[in-house]
Amino acid sequence: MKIRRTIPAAILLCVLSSSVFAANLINRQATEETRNLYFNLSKLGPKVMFGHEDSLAYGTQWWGQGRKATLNSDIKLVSGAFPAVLGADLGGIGTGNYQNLDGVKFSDYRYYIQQNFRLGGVNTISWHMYSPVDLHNAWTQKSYVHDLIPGGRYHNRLITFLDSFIHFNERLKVNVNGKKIWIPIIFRPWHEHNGDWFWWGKGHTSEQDYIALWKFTVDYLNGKGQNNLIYEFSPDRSRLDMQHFRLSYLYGYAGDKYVDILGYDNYWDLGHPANLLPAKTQQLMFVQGLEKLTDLAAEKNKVSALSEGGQEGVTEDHFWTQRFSAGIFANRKTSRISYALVWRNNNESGGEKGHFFGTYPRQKNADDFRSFYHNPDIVLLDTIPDLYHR
Ligand code: BMA
Repeated sequence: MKIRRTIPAAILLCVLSSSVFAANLINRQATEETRNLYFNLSKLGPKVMFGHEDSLAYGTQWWGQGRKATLNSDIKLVSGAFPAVLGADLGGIGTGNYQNLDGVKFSDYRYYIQQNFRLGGVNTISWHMYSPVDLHNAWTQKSYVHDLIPGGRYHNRLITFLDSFIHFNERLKVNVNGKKIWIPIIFRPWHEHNGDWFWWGKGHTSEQDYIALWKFTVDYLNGKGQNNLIYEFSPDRSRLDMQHFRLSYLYGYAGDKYVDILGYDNYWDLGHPANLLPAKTQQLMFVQGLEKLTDLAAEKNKVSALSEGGQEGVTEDHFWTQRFSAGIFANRKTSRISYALVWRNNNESGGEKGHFFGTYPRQKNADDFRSFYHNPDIVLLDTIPDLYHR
């Protein structure tokens, strides 16, 4: 006799609704908080988190003292709130330096990341990696990748660098109510690879080698039990062909089993000086790019983000409301990105002024930033939902 198995309707409904968004990280061993973060990022829209690189480390007019001083941020000085996403960059780790390429001590970074997590914020790490072959900084067209991937003559040096990352990452643990938690990190290695300015970039590195580099990085870190990582892929907008977005975006993409977040770095459509298109056309492209990105992410059941961007010097009047958030909140598709992070506010004491992408007190667009902050759909740390529980 044939037995017909029937699935109770309630269970079926439950299974179906939870599969609307797969929300599975590529690392099946990921910690509970990491899985929860990823799941919650996928449900954030139409709200979008605001992020700022190095926000707690320094600002245009001040330099942080790690645990020796109260937390500060240019964003907080203007709006009263810390950004929801804190960016950090490990350029310089592995070379024996105790600080990164912009002068932030790695031990201070650890503290800022921990404090941000305790306050409910999200952390992301990029890595302007010095070349493990000759310690040249990231900006060179020399071709090192082939020698660093498995089978390459300097492969062991890449492993040494990845081990230095592991050393840092393993220490990103905090005690919360007696429970040791490994702080989830959105890890964004090998970024802007479709540009030709970094040694892992297009032209001097073949697509095949780049993919081998990406895959090795993920497999190695997963193999070493780095279960707090969410992997983000982030090509640069200036080298994307908007007519063939999908094809050009996926250049160097190692596959759905190797990427969790589809990001993209966009300075280009936000008034980059080399972009000679009228502001209106740029805005159209900004909106279109976000739509195409979030469509692709939806198709792949993945989270998306504006991983990096902004306008250097924020010179344009009403940049925050009329360009940045006008694009991000243009429609239901654009606002599906989980976060938008602007790059760092360089500290002026070194003499270089005008290299900033956030706001700071008395900057000419500070009032406009406050209006942007009051948009109920933009999330800073004061309105962030609990992203680490389900
Ligand atoms: C670049 C610039 C550099 C900086 C680097 C890494 O875009 O901001 O000044 O060293 O990022 O943060």
